[in-house]
Amino acid sequence: MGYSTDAKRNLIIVSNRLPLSVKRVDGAFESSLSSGGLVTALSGLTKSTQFRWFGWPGIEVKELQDQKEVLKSLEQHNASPIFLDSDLAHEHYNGFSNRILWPILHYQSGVLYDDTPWQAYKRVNELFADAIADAAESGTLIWVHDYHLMLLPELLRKRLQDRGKACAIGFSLHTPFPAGDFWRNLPVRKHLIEGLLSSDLIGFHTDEYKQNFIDTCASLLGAGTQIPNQIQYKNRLVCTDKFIVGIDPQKFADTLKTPEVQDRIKTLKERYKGMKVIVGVDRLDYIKGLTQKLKGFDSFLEDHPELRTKVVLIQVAVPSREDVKEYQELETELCTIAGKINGKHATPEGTPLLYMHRSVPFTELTALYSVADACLLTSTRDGMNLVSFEYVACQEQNHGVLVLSEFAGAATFMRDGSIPFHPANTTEMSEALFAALNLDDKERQRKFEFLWDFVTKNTSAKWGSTFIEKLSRRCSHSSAPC
Ligand code: GDG
Repeated sequence: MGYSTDAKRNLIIVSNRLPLSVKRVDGAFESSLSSGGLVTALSGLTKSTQFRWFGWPGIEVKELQDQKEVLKSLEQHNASPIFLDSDLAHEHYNGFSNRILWPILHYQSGVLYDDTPWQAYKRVNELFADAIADAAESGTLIWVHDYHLMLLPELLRKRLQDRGKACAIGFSLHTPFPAGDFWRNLPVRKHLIEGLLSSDLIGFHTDEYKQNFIDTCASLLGAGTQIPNQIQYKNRLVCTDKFIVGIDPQKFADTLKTPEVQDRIKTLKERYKGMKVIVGVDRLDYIKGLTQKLKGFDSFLEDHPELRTKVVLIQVAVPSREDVKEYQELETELCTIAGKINGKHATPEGTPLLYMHRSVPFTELTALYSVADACLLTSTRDGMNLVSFEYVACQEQNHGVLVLSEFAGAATFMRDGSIPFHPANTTEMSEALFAALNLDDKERQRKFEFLWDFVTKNTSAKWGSTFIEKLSRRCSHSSAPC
């Protein structure tokens, strides 16, 4: 991220976490790039757009001198830290964002609610608003990301007005927005959507999420929503739209060409000669349907016992939110199911399931994507799912098949190029897998060409520039129609 000083000022990106994790090693501070969907989407943007990134550095830094050092170490990446006390950060991130809000956004029943984490959520949004209102100048475009900061547009708008600064505020939600009747379950349902309605532009991954939000604003707040994509609320016009988030396919193409990855591909192909390889890459999160995936694979092996030695599922389950009880329980459950599957289906030749509970280097990831005959993604709900894009980006040679849950946002766009299924229906999943591994060459090519065209046209750079262009138009004509 190396940009000129003037250009940096024009766009501020805000997310809960900076894309860099800061750690203290032997008294000094070191930062490293973190992984995840938002980081993937926004790192593609760095090629085409210049910006300064604000967020929490992932570590408590109390002493002023230490804060200065962290600031200095992040400056070279154009990143600005917002320091939070660790208890507050914990209640905001794990307590409200991930234990209360995340399940609601992904249609999980059994709503939890507690006032302490809600107060922490509000406080963190206020601290972010203070820092950004100070840093912004009139004319700065401010692009806020994701569910951790839904109150920020309203808090920020007030502070900017107090300081006499005119800035456009955009917001992108990376999760689904559920149907209004489900959203109503959350006791603070009105506060959060009112928070968002101080934005000038709100982006969603699909038309369905966008419409759910618009309908919710009408039913809960009585906002005016007669004109498509527009919301009138408290004398303000808020625009909404769908923006297709993508990846940087060129990064995968370049990585695949490196001798290191080519060697690794050769080794993996040799190891799995005569076998079909299925790959899965997911954060260890209940929304990714990992329990369902393992049960569906178990069904598949029961339906086709002759394939036990001919098929392998390589599943990378990246540790995630390990401080949250539900995630710890899921991890234990997955280990148990994985053990049972291999106990049931292993032969002296090997085990049909390779379950890896860790993250793998980017080069290994591209090699895995490249050798796999199919990619199995089983989300029960998922804003988009960028792994589906990445698999396609690594399959130009082999035309592997994408087996994709109909509940991933990506399925809205990729249906014709993939094999869709319902993740809770193990029979349907087993049939979809069998169909994928036996697809004739012509159909495989047709499906692949459809997906390749989609992934290479809808890049993260395009997503970013489309959003920013629309936000700047709102900045110059704030009352113009969307
Ligand atoms: C959220 C929404 C939405 C994963 N394992 C490894 C690794 N990864 C990278 C993948 C991919 C990213 O993490 C995961 O992206 P997803 O989009 O699949 O999922 P979330 O993290 O849940 O992201 C999601 C996204 O935001 C963007 O809006 O699509 O719906 O939930 O890029 O490659 N990277 C490396 N090693 C791993 O082991 N290097």
